[in-house]
Formats: sequence, C-alpha cells, structure tokens
Amino acid sequence: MKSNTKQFPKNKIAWLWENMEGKRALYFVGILGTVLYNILQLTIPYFSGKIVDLFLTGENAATNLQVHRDLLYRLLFAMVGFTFLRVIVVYGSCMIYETVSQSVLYRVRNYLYDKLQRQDMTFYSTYRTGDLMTRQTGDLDAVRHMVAWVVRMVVESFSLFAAAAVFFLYTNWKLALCVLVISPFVFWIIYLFRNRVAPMHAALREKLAQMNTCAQENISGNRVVKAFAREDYEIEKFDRANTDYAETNKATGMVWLKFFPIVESIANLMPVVLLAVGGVFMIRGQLTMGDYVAFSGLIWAIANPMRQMGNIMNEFQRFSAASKKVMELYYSEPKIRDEENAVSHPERFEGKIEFDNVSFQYEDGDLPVLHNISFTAHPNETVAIMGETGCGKTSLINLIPRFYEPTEGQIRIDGIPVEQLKLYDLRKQIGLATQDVLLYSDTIEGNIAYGDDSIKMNEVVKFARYSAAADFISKMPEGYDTLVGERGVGLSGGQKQRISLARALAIRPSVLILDDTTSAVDMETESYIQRQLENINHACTTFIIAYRISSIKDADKILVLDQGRIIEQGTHEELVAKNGYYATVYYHQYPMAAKMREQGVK
Ligand code: DUT
Ligand code: MG
Repeated sequence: MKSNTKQFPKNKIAWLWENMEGKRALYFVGILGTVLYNILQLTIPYFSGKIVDLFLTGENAATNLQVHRDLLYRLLFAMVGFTFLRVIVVYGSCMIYETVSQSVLYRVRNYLYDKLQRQDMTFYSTYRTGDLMTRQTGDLDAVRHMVAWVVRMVVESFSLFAAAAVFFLYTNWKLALCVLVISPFVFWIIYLFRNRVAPMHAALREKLAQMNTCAQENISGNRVVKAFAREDYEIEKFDRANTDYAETNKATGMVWLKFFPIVESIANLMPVVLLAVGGVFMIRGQLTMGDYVAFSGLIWAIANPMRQMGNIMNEFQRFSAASKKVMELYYSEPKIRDEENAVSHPERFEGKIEFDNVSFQYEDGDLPVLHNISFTAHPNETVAIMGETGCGKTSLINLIPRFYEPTEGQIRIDGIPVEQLKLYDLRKQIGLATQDVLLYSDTIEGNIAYGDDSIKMNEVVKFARYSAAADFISKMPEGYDTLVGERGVGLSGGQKQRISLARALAIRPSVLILDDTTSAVDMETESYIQRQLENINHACTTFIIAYRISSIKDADKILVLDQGRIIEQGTHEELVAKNGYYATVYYHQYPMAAKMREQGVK
C-alpha cells in the first residue's frame, strides 16, 4: 500500500535488534567469531612469509634449515593448528547465526500472526490475501537472511579487509598505501549501485506479491474458473504475472552486471599494482621475498571484500524492501480495539439492544450506507430485517459486534455503549451466522464446536438438531467425524448454512444474528428450524435477515430498510395493515392472501 511514505517507530536495524531479544549476547559471540576467523586467515600468509624468509630465500636459509629444523616444524605445525582452529570457529559462528536468525523468524512470525488475528474488517478489505501471505513467507525469509547471511558477510568483509590492511601497513606501509589507495573508488561505485538497485528490489517484491495473489485467487476461486471454463484465461493471467516477476528479476540482476566489470577491474588491478610496485621495492631492497609472498598470499583479502560488496548491497536492498512490508504489519494497529477503560462483562447480557440515530459509511465508500437508524430490541425479542439487496442489512448487523464503527450515533447493549465494552466480552456473547458461510477443513463436530473444548458431543448433536442438520449429518458415512471444507466431503449450500447456524447456537449467545441463514433451505425445514429456535433454553435476542415473509412474519418487530433508511417498522399485522412495501412483498409471496383481500374488498 502506501508503505513508502510510512514512518515506523523504529528503523529496520533497531527493529531487528528488538526482535533478537534473548539472543543478542549469543549473536555478539557469533560476530566476534567472524572477526576472529578472519584474523586467523592472516596466519597462513604470515607463517608462509616467515618460512620463505628463514628457510628458502634468506641469507642463512641453508644453515637455518639444518640447525633450526625444529623451528620449521613448529611453524608448519602452527599453520595446521591455526587452520584447524579457524574451521572450528567458522562452524561455531555459522551455527550461531543460523540459531539466532531462526529465533528471530519464529518470534516475528508468531507476532505477525497474532497481529493478523486482531485486525479489523477494514484491514482485510484493504489488503489482498496473497500480499499478506507474501509478508508472512517470502518477506520474512529476507529478514531471516539478513540476520543469518548479510550481517555475517558485512562483518566478514570488513574484518578481513581491516585485518589485511593493518597487516599490510605494519609490514610495509608504503607498498600497502599504493595497493589500498584504489579501494575508495569501489565504495563510491557501490554507492551508485545502491541508488540504482534499491527501487528495483521494491518493485521486485511487489511483483512477487502480485504473482502470489494471482495464484491464491485462482486456487480459491477454482469453482468459478471451472464454471466459466476460463482455465486458459487464468493460465495466461498467471503467465503474465510470472513473466513480469521474472523480467524484473532479470532487470535487477542486469543492474549489477553494469557495475560488476568496474568493480572487478579494480579488484584485479590490485595484484597488478602489487606485482609492479612490489617488484620495484624488492629490486631496491625495501621488501624481502618473504614479505612479498605474504602480500601476494593476502591480496585476495583486500580484493574479495570489494567483489563481495555488490552481493551484500543486493541482499541488503532485498531485506530493506521486505522489512518495510513486514514492519508495516508489525506496527499496524486495528482501529477498532478495546478502549482504555473498557468495561468487562463476562456474564450474559440481558439482551436489550438500542440503535440510537446510527449512520454509517464505509471508509472506502463515497456515500453513507445507513442513515439515522433508531430502534430498540428488547430482551428475548426477535427482530427481523428485510429490504432489497444492497440496502444495508448486513452493514447494520455488523455494527453490533463492532466489526465497523458507526460514523454517527450510538449502539447500546443493556444500556452500555458497545464501544465501551471489551471486544472479547462483547463478541463472545454474539452468535453470528454470516451470509457467506465459511467452514474450516475440519470435521463437522469441529466446525460446530469451533475451537471450544467445553462444548461436548451431546451438545453438538443437540444444536445440530435445533438447526435441522442432525438428520443429514447422521446419514453421512462418518457422521459428525466427516471431514468438510477444503479437503473434505462437499456439502450443499443449505447444509452448510445449517452447520453454520448450529455453530452460532453452540456458543449459547445472548444475541443471535442470522444473516440470510435459511435462504438456501426449503420452506418446510425452515419452519422446523424456527419452531426449534423458539424452544432454545437460553434467553437470546435474535436478529433475522431474510427476504421470505415466512421467515420473518412471527418476529416481534420487523424493520424494512430501503437505501439505508428504515421505511417501515412494526409487527407483521401492523405492516400488512399499513399497506406499504412490506404488504406488497407479502401479497406477492402469498397470492392466496392477495386474492382473499381482493374478495374481501369486493
Ligand atoms: N458495501 C461497501 N463495502 C463493504 C460492504 C458493502 O461499500 O465492505 C456497500 C455495498 C452496498 C451497501 O454497502 O451498496 C450495503 O451493503 P450490505 O452488504 O449491507 O447490503 P445487504 O442489504 O446486506 O445486501 P444483500 O441482501 O445482498 O446481502
Ligand atoms: Mg447482506
């Protein structure tokens, strides 16, 4: 989204540091290990230089070889010993980087997941699922890579470079300066490279998210794809996203290819300078053969960090782009959350619900969808809401559990404004069967009891009976253990609705909201469900959204909505007598009643 302009409370490095809590000391040991093993790199050229000077080219080389042979052995032994030590330190420090990076990954991932759970509806309608998934996977991996690899490479390059530079300066500062004077150019070039490649990584990351979104939407919408036989269209769409991503990847790689020859030439220039200047120094007797051997054995320690810098910068930019996305989630706060002095209300509500002059508009919408809604539902009453599609029924009931906040007015439960209640206490008391039924990949029992261990099997069966689901469930081969959802057996629309109704009932809510819950159920089953709902043994205020008169005619209060306004309210009899919109729908659905009225009039 608008991440480029976002300001976070911490910068990305401070943020990483925060998430290393508990592992910081260990990480520091890892970094020290990296410094140490790079200093140990120097021992080989140092000892080889010594051996060359003492036993091969020095004035007393021949005598030294005979008299001080034990020194030669000791030097050789030291070379092997230090190499061995180096390997151990490398191993240890790599293990540390891996451990710490995994711990950061684990911590941030859990934190993000927790954040996702607490986000409000507006958040989910703003972010695409594929993008959120990319943040949880690819982006997080780039963050892990920063801890495990990029930092190690930075420390390695700098310590190697610094150690070699100190060694060079100490051994022969004039020659050292001649070689080192070239290196600042590389820093400058890397700086130019960074400016070019940073936006590419931001784009690359977007393309990846787009590709993931494309795949995710296609997979979850596979039924529509098949129904419209649009497989080729989908394949093409994905192919475009894939090509786009691949092209951007290639273009990002190409940027380095432009800078690489310059960096490589500078790195290659170093041995040449060493050969030329070192040669002159040796001829003049200002440099021993041993020192020259040590220099040329170490020149890579100066040149390689330069070569490596492009890689490091690339990976750092990848981290930079990804961490921005991760941090955006990390620091996101839902707009709808507990107020500071939120009231706890662990016990059941009486169930009196008041809408007091409520108006509402979606954040991204340009017109209000609800205007001055006022009504009261008394405890244990049933309130029905009807109205044309898009008139605002779902929007209205979504305000009760505070999925959205009204732009004006107030909603009270038992006299307490909903925004003053703890969200958990409020929502725990509301049973909601949503218009789009979502079942999880779980057993039918698991779907009805949804995450609540206290709901026992006999209760699951009881609520399935209330919602007229018990019959068809018992006919299934594995009954309540039948797997449904993504991987399980398919269910019909009406069957799904009935399971979702049982799920809403099973929490014994004090407020029950049924949004078009019986639209796909035949009339007979529907009236059975209604009779059952009347017999539920816990008091509960019920909201029913439906278009069938049969579903709502027995309600204590019927609200008729039109374009976000209540145009009629009252009982069935009152509304029929009023002869307005409700009456029209009633006579339309009950032609017999219309006929009788006509005859009565005659
Ligand atoms: N709307 C939005 N954003 C949303 C949901 C809905 O702008 O996230 C708009 C669409 C519509 C109005 O709000 O114009 C009311 O939508 P709602 O879903 O409340 O309508 P409904 O009465 O529940 O319609 P249906 O009978 O089709 O379920
Ligand atoms: Mg709706």
